[in-house]
Amino acid sequence: NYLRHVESMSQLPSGTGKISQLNAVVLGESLASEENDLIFPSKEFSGQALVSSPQQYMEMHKRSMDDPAGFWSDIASEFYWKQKWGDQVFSENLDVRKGPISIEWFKGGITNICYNCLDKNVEAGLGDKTAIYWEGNELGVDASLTYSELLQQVCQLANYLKDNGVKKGDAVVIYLPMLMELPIAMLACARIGAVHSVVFAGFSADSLAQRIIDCKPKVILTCNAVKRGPKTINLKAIVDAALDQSSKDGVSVGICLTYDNSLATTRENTKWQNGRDVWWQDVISQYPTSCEVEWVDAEDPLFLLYTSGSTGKPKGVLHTTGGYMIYTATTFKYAFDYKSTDVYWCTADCGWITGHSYVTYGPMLNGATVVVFEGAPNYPDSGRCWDIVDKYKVSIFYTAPTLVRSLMRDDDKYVTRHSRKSLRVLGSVGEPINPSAWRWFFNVVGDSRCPISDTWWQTETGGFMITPLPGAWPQKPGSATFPFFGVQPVIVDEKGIEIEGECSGYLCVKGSWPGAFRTLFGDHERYETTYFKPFAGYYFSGDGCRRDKDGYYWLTGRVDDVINVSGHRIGTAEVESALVLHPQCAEAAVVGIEHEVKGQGIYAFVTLLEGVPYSEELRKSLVLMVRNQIGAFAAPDRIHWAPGLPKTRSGKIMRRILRKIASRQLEELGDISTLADPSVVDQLIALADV
Ligand code: 6R9
Repeated sequence: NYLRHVESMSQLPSGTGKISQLNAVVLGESLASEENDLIFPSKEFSGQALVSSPQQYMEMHKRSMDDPAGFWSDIASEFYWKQKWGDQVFSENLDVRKGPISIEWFKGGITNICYNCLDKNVEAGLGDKTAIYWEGNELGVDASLTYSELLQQVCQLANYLKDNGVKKGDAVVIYLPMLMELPIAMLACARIGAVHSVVFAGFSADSLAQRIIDCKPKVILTCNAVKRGPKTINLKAIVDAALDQSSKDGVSVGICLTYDNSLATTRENTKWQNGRDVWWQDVISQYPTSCEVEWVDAEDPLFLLYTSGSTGKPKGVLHTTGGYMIYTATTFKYAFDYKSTDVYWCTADCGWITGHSYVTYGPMLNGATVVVFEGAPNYPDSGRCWDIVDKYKVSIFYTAPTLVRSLMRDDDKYVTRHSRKSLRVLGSVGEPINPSAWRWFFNVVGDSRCPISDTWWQTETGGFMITPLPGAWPQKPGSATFPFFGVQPVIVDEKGIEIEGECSGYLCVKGSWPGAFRTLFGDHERYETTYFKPFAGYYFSGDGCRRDKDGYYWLTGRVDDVINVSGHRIGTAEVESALVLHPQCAEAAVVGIEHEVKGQGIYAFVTLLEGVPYSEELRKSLVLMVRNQIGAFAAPDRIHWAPGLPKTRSGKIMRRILRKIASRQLEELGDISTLADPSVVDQLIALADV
């Protein structure tokens, strides 16, 4: 029925955006309007799109479900394999009741993802095509590399690493800002079969140390300092502190290869440990610009990326080579309707999964031209993004709702004074995009011309899971629309029973897909417990989800103790552990609250040691504790002094009540009679503005 409806609607001479604007005015932002608000891709867009109609999507999705082996092996055959995979394209056990969880794709296939990103493209004649346009923090500071030049730089670093004893399977930690050296470092590791673990350069020394101790790298790659907006951040000092800490824990890293970022500091101002620290520029240029590829099995590990879960210890998400390669390449191509003439810019940092799959691997596997931006998107002012879009003629722009919301607060003139006519497709990731931000992005940034791919996925999934294909379906602002090829989302109730049709519940996935993570590093049991035991037979995402009458998926946010601040995942337990390290803090309970720009903010209830008075100074030092332990992006927005916390008689903190107090929804506290001491609730309310 819906399909017929879509067909009849698309016969209207409406073009993109017209219907949406009408509905937006008439219906506002109520739930009903969201579901009925359809935005059609223009005929012109659909006409040139890789997938140009709902029918074509449905046929392709059906084939991917009926014959996943055939579907994915056809695609995989377009890439270079030294040796083809075995008889089985994939094998999986996703049911804990039937034995250990295991997922394998293209097992026995021998390949290399760096080869497929670089050598293959150079051999296909793309050697002189720009691989990276690099835009520095300051206006007018930029650089670029062609595919041939990128390959040469990757080879030099790969040769250095090999020469210094890094072998297949060894871990390498990368703690770099968005310099070109960051994707170069990732690709160099992949070339020699080393397992990279990029740590976002906003993490504190403690967090970095924790990750180093877990994966025991031979080498760490960093730079001395970086400028972000008006601030200079001394990264090397953070690395020094982390290396001190990890060597106390028995993990010593032999080499700290440091890129000299002369735009931010000088060598003289950089602390140095002879024997361990090496200047990148002093050694790399001596190495040959070609380097033999280490051929690896499709199931050999490619990278580790730590992410937050509902307990304090970050999880080392492990991705392997072959399936991840095919999946990131394919999702990139279809979700952004990629064409070889596109210039693509993803604002994510390579320290997060989005930067892995959709700054480095996915685009480069397609031979795309990628913009890498070092700076802050509102520096020197809110027009910087559109300045960059015009400068490089960006045609695909992929960002996070938090950035959209922060730019939308400023005058539209920051956008409209730039042409933006190169833009073709927009993208969103990291958290649900609220319909009003969606519309502003669509109408103002995209001039009601560019479809938005609102891509739902996770560190664990490797690539897009639910996403619009921009030329296929009409979009609904705020919905990630339909599953990607090969993906079978299911919504289950509390008991793990699958619910059909229009419904809400927990979002799970049935069956595996090539980009799925294979384990948590060193802790397969936690992998099974966290993701496969909650709802036996399925992968559990941790997200809540609604499916509307037309089958569109609407993500509603995390249902576990993970909060999503500006699209960054933070475990409440991590923030709590940081707070209780404060010598005057006895107990802490952290919840997420709605935040106008960041999506969610961090709200911390803190119980102090007996007799310690609460003060502004103490508040500041508690916030500082979290900044130092985790990083500035995890600093609590609010500290709420809590002489007592609402606990059940068995001692469990009732977060439901804390969430209501934090969001000041005091009429909705619900039943508090099961608390050991219900009077703490009134006490907390009384202290809300202290
Ligand atoms: C890619 C990435 C994953 C969590 C995920 C969900 C939220 C991401 C979203 C979205 C609604 C989208 N999320 N994309 N929610 N719509 N388009 O962000 O990975 O850092 O692991 O976070 O982010 O809650 O579970 P990661």
